[in-house]
Amino acid sequence: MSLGIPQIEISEIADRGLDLLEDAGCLVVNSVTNNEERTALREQLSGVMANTPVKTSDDTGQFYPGHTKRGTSLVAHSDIARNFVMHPMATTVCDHFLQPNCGPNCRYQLHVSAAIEIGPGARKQVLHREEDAFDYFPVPRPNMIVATMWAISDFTADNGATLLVPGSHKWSAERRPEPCEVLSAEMPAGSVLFWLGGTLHGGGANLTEDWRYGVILTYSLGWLRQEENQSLATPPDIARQFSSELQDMLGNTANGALGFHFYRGSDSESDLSMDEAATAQT
Ligand SMILES: O=C(O)CCC(=O)C(=O)O
Ligand SMILES: [Fe+2]
Repeated sequence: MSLGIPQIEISEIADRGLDLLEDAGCLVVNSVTNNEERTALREQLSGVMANTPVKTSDDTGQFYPGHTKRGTSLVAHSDIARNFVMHPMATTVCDHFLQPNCGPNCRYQLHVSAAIEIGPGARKQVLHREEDAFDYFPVPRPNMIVATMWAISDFTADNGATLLVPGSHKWSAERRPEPCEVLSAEMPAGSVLFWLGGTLHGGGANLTEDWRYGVILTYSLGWLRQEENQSLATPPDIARQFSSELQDMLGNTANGALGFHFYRGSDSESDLSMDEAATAQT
């Protein structure tokens, strides 16, 4: 019998949420964002989404199905997205699942930011694990990625809610899910779905006339390469305006021994502010 997708309220994240996510490999947290925030987010990303073409080509081998849109670089474009990235609920989960595998001198980082719209007629996405990019490690892998999907519209079984295989983060590579083990993460707008990087999942098919709108934000161990190149997605002139915590999360500060730019014998200050100071001196 399938484990099901556990659902909790945000106040339960530390008490029950972490254990439920560990067991099922996925978890829905209800009532995280309000209507105002979601409206503002759509508005702030409207330019990005208008410039993102609907994918027209499609074959079953392609990772991104046709009739979908995937707008990226959200951190550069939206303060609401920036708040989502740094949300204490997300960092609580990442502190638990990722920080232990970062090592004492390293931290986790933003891995991907994208607004994903699934349109009428889209097929389902191939089931995958977010950690498949790191296939040097055999499955089941150590925790390397935590993924979140922020429901901006309602997510229903018919409109393309994310499909998940609870428990599959503990499976061997050979085990394939039975159809009854693949569940739709149905959730109202405002909820946030978490899944671990080893959990099989994919976008669902959209059988309705409406677009499903979700924001995917994923986090990875700081010693891995980011899937979305955050230094290019959010160029220094923009990133410099952000809090030092967000600059760290994007990877603009040396992470342990990795990723330095101007080395001044201290890792306590953002490389970008040092960059500015160094430029001012020349
Ligand atoms: O759109 C979704 O529900 C899932 C998307 C996804 O898993 C991905 O792009 O890696
Ligand atoms: Fe995915």
